[in-house]
Amino acid sequence: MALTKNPSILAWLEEKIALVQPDSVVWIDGSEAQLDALRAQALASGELLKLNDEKLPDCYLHRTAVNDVARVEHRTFICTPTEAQAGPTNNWKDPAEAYELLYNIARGSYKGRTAYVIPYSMGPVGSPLAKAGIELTDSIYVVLNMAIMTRIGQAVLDVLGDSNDWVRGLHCRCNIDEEQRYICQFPQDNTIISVNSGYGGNVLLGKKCFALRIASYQGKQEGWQAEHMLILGVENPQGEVRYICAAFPSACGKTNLAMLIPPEGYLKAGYKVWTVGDDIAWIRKGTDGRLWAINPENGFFGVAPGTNAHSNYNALASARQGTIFTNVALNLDDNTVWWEGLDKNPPAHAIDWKGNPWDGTTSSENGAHPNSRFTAPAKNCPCISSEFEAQQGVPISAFVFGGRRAKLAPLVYQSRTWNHGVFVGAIMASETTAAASGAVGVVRRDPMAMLPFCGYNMGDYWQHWIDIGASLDPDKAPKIFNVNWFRKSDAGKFLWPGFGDNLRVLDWILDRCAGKADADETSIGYIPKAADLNLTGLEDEVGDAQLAELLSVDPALWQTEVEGIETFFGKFGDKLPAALQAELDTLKANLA
Ligand code: GTP
Ligand code: SPV
Ligand code: MN
Repeated sequence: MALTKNPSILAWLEEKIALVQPDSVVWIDGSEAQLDALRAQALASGELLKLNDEKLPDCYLHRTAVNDVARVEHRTFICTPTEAQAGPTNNWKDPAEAYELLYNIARGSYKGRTAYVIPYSMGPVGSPLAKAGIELTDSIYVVLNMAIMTRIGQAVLDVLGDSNDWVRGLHCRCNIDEEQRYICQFPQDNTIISVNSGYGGNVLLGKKCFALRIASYQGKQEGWQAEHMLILGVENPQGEVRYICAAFPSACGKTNLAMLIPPEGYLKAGYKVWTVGDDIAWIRKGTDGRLWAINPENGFFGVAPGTNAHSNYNALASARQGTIFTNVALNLDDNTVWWEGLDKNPPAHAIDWKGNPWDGTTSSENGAHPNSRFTAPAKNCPCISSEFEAQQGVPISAFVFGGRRAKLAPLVYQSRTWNHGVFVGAIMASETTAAASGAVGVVRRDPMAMLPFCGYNMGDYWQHWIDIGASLDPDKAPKIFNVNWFRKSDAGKFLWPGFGDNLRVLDWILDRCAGKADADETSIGYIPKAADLNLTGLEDEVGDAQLAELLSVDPALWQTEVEGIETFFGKFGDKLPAALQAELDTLKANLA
């Protein structure tokens, strides 16, 4: 029985059901009873494995196909009426051709299967910043993950009423054939179609497909922003909380920063960090003239490897209950999970992410895939913000961009102006990671960490950033910064300890926002004076010379960087905002 009378939903479903031809149709109402029944079904089919209920209550393990372990950027398409609308950084398909191709793949693909209709909300149900979607899927794994990552069920439909403002999402597992895998977004039609995958960002359509690719386009039309940003609050000893949004590329530290535990000195002084979001921010100007952000998600789809009690205690705590693990190793001794970097005791008696017997004490292979993940409910997080459900979101004091750069980018610098800040975001580049299929460790340009996620021409997206800035009273506009936790010495060692110690950098950033800290002006922007960074307790790890190296700006390296930026900007032709060309000219003049 349909859970809504919304005519646009019913018409769309009728058409899509006729296309995919399931044996039966199940509406997901959001009830625990229904989810429990689906879990039982997935256990029976082997799609999920139940983990140790004492150590990991209500937790499950899922293994995807070996050829289906990450986002596939080369098979992701923005299907806009013209290629120029998708821009030079997106793969493009003509919408009519894409629909035909995808419908041919989808046709009859649910035969012998059940169709699940998932009504979901990105953002707290009823929030003025939230938006609804419907995902049609033939995967219980998708239903159970969406139940953690988004708000699902009847309440979403009740708030939506008869509105046509919802995103259509069709997911078909098909045969997980990588040659026929397509992740297609149709921004003008509020539509997503994903075929031949069963993995995370390819199939949890509320996440990157909707909340970034479709939503970035919606934001352009409607005057708001969808960004690949974490949102965190820093509470000072006076009890004041100020919020920061930070954009880092995939697997470059958003979840870690969002949940950081302050260094000892800060803890003793009374500092606290509160997590609002770890991956995506929807941002809109409030009635007070400031920018306010919500996290459209309801859970964390976090990178497992490297997550441990020291690096990210709060993420680990979040993933101890009600969590679905994907592609980690299974410890057969106690039916728990393991991944590289969890601890120094890999299990000898285990099953690796591919499903093969694995002895972690002797094997040179990974037990967990480098992009293995946990899907954990946000409410489990010990440091979840009291404002997590706030309908209006939280007011933003600073935007922070950053990536993995072994050289070049200093630990932190501040832009001179809003438009310079947009330039700082636009010239971001980072070493690639396992979050997407392809080579790892290659530096590529990744503006605002949005390269794989911008649903329209990146030149127009930059102009949107500039327009947002122009609409803000300069006193109320967030200040814009760049950070780099990944700078290395010539010997290849990280120069900065990172993780909890990153709060020291956020502290300077917030002091700058409050007009309290000084800075040195350099060719690229404002750099902290060494004395203004609080390094108490880090003296042994980061000496004066090392700090000087971390904060140094090498003109020769930047000259080379400018050439790369010019080539990149050149791809945009007349879509490159004049303001960004002017910023590039300024940088060149400063370096000369
Ligand atoms: P997505 O979920 O793909 O968007 O990734 P993310 O940006 O949330 O990255 P995450 O926080 O999961 O971190 C990815 C990897 O970066 C992990 O292996 C971390 O251990 C490592 N990492 C995170 N923060 C730091 C840091 O401050 N310093 C260093 N050296 N590594 C870090
Ligand atoms: C990312 O790759 O940025 C992620 C994981 O957050 S996924 O949902 O697969 O996109
Ligand atoms: Mn991400």
